[in-house]
Amino acid sequence: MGSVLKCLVTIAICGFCLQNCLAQCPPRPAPNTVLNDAPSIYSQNGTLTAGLTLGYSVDVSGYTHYCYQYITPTGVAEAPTLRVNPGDQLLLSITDAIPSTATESKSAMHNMAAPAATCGDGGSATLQSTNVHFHGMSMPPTCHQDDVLNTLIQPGANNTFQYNTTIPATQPPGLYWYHPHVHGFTEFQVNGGAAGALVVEGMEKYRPEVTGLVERVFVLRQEYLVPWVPGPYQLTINFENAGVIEGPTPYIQMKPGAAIPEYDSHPPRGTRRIHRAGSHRTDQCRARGPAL
Ligand SMILES: [Cu+2]
Repeated sequence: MGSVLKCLVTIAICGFCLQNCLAQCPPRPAPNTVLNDAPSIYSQNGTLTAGLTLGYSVDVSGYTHYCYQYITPTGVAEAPTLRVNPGDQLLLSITDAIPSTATESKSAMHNMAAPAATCGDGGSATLQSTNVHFHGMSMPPTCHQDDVLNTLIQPGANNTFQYNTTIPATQPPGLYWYHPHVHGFTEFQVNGGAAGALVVEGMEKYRPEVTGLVERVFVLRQEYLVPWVPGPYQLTINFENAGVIEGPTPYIQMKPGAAIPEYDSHPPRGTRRIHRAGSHRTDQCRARGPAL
């Protein structure tokens, strides 16, 4: 094989791998194991800088996953918790690595006659397009901030989009979340698991009794077999499957005998932030661990 041909084959293989390897979501935790928190990214000197890649994969059980991949020194983590203070700058770069062939036929089915986006890559909204909504935050709905109507990030390793916004100085401390919010397609990626916690620090200024408590963050997600088709879905806690739910229902109910995820809590006293990142009620979700 000539050197030029070898080089072209290598480039082709690397390109294929880059597109597809990046798009693979991390495996889910084994059932009935102790829950781990997502890694936290803290603001440094008033700025939080992070880069996330939205990936896609279908697991061995046929469940579609969309995942915010975050590269750490020890590997790829999913949906890190972003921790900011009021007044911080948030620099979040997003790359869309969803394979363009992953859900093409479904995209056409759901494509709505929405006006072309004017921020980001533009083009039409499809199941492969993405953007980010900072849920509950009082940021301006403008380009590069909390704009979900006119911002579209299209698939492509080179299409990194930069969010650059300021956490309002008056933002109350507490638990918020970030997730894709492409107009007309929001539920699809969220139902595939793409959601993460966003914590505004400073609760101890309002509730001094929480000072010094070790904190756990639990995010409840519904993960549909096929995110754009109502049907069976998993209820997950920090991505660990807590039961399969049959059929569309306004209430999530654990199946009898379903494994209950455990959490450990080393300190005798701690605080837990529990967030529901989905569109259904999860009031019957259970986890097993020490009482407060
Ligand atoms: Cu939202």
